[in-house]
Amino acid sequence: MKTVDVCLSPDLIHLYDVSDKVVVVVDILRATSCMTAGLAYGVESITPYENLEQCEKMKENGYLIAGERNGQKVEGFDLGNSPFDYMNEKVRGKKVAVTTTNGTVAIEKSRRAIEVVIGSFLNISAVADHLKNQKQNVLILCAGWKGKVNLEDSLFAGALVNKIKDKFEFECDAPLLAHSTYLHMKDEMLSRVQNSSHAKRLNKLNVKKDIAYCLTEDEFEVVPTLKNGELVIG
Ligand code: 3SL
Repeated sequence: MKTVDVCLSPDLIHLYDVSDKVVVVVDILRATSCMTAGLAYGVESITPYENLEQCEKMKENGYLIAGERNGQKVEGFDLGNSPFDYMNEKVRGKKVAVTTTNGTVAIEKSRRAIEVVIGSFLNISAVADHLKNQKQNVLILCAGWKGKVNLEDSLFAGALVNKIKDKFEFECDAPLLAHSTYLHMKDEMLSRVQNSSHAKRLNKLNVKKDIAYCLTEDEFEVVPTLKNGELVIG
C-alpha cells in the first residue's frame, strides 16, 4: 500500500526523502489558496521565488509580480497575497512571479520531489482524487510560519488525510495527529482558525474575508503542479 506522511514545518523537511514522493505543499493562509484561485481563474502560470529581488526582476520579462512580507503587499508589486487579487480580469492569461514569507519557501524545499502539487481547501477533493489515482507515496508539507507549526496548514493536512486514508498507510505519527485534530475541529473550522496566530496577524491587517474564503472547500477542481519551475494546471 502507498504511504502518506505529514511534515508540519519546512524546517523539518531534512527528515524526509522527498525524491521518491509526491509532495503536496500547503499554505492555507494564503499562498497556496492564492495559487489555486489564480490558476483556476485563468492565470497562465505562477512562478514561485523564495528571494524577493529575483521575483521583482521578473517584471522586466513581462511578468506580473506578486507577494507579501509579513502579510503585507510588497511595495511596488502588482499583486499582494489575497486570493481576491488573483480572481481578477487583469491577471487572466498573464504569467505571475510570486514571493511569500513561507509558501514559496516550502515549494523551494520540495523541488526534488517526483511531483510538487499545490493543495488548499479550495481544491481539496481534486487533490485527493489526484493522489488516489497515482502510484507514489505522498508527503504533505505544511508551510507553517517562519519554521513554526501552524493550525490551518495542520488542519488541511488532517482533512486531506481524511479523504485519502483508505488508499494510504500512515508513514509515521504526524498524519495521525493531523487527522485527529481535524476530526476534533472540523465542525467549527472558521472559529478555530480565527483563533490561530496567523489569523490574528491577518485580522490586524484587515483581511478578514480572506480567512473565511481560504477555508471554503472545493471551489475549484484544478490541481496545480510544478512544471519546469512554474506552477500550471494539469
Ligand atoms: O507566508 C506566506 O507564504 C503567506 O501566505 C503569508 S500571508 O497570509 O500572506 O501573510
